[in-house]
Amino acid sequence: AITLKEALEEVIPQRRDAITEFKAVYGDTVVGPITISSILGGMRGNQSMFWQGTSLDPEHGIKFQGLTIDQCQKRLPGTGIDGDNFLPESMLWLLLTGSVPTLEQTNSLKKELAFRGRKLPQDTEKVLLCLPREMHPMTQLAIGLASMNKGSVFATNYQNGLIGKKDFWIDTLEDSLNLIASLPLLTGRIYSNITNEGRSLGEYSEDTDWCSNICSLLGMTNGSKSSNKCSLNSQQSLDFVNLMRLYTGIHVDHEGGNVSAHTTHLVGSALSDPYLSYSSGIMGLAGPLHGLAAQEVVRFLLEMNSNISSVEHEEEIEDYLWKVLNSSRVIPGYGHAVLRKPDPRFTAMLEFAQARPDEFKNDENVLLMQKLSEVAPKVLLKHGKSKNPFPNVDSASGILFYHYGIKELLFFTVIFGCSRAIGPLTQLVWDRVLGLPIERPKSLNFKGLEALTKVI
Ligand code: AMX
Repeated sequence: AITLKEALEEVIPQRRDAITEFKAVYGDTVVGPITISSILGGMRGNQSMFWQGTSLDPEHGIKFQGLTIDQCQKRLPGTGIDGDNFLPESMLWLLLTGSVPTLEQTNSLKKELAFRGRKLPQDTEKVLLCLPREMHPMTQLAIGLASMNKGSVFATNYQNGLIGKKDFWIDTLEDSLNLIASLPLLTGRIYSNITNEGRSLGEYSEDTDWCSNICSLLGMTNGSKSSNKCSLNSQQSLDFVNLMRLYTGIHVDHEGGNVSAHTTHLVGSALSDPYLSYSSGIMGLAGPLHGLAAQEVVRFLLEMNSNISSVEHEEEIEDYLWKVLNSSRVIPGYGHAVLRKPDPRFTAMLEFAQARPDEFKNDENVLLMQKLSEVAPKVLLKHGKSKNPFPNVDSASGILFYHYGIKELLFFTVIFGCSRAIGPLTQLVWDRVLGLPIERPKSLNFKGLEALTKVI
């Protein structure tokens, strides 16, 4: 198969049958207890969602169709140029089909996305141009995505009764690919809204990969026009594109239960189209305990740096952290609901910096980020509350983007949002393949909970 749709058509019948048969045989198997604590505690540990693309191990972190980040870096195709990171297009293929694509398949998907993403719908352009510059970029992203639902193939064909349930996945795939493909122009438009009075910062090209287009439209590549904010030399420019590929390649998905993924899945279960579903996911990603931590970490590092005399003075860093904790604030970029080790996505970003010592050796903020990853876990352990004292996904990424010249802190979560589209939308296609029903868990009031304990 050369196209993603063809590859899916090859695997769908067998997987559909396997899951239908599995459900018929094992449908009544009891999976585990649900405790009162989990009902009142964010449903922690409840094994109650089906999610195919990724799974999260508390000790080893995320696996993409069973592959670790390291294995993905070795096996997923990139541009073919030595030293370049794998392309997020390869990851999209892997998550959707379950197989590592060939270079030819990656290239075909790269071309397909570049073609699909060449233009934003006119109405979306109009809507985005009207938004106030000061509106949070995540709000702009959610509005932009929701506005694209006007062009949803799924919504139109569903409304007109043109597709049967078995084929819902085809239009869901169509919309999802269009949505992902539109993200370079959409996020570029938002970035130019907040930095350049709406004037474009770079060119879109149908002959390049998704990340190169994102970087170009942020005004961060050599070919970018009118970029008065970016002064990267050509090596830095190449490095920035690779940072973007690395970042967007490994932040695509983190199982189904996190807020952005779960929201997309939940809203999609009402057969809302992919634009509305992922726009809702973006609203969730915009929460400070979830994706917004990306901006909080950078703010935190900058503030700390202006309050300590040197990154070398560990005691000053410790004191600063205690002040934060004692004022009932959290240390952003640390802790996780599931992980119990340093997040391997953090480690991958850290390794990116460590592989370029000359580039980062004079950047006090990046040095502090590295130092903090040694000091903060000790302090959080002493503090004794957090179940995971280690750096999480957001600990390193923002400050690396900041280093290269993306200084607008509020924008970092938008870059997260580009990447995160890939995982939840992949699952949405499989939700349609498998005909999963609308989600409707049972809720209980206090009396209901008491009744379960037979107190009454
Ligand atoms: N700093 C200070 N206290 C922390 C902490 C941190 N980084 N992480 C957890 N704690 C505290 C919690 O606030 C909680 O305190 P409480 O009992 O007084 O409410 C206690 O430790 C137990 O929490 P937990 O079970 O370890 O974590 P959780 O599953 O409830 O929450 C998370 C997980 C990520 C929300 C939390 O660790 C946190 O707030 N971290 C800082 C914000 C952050 O980095 N978020 C990004 C997460 C990754 C992402 O989704 N993008």
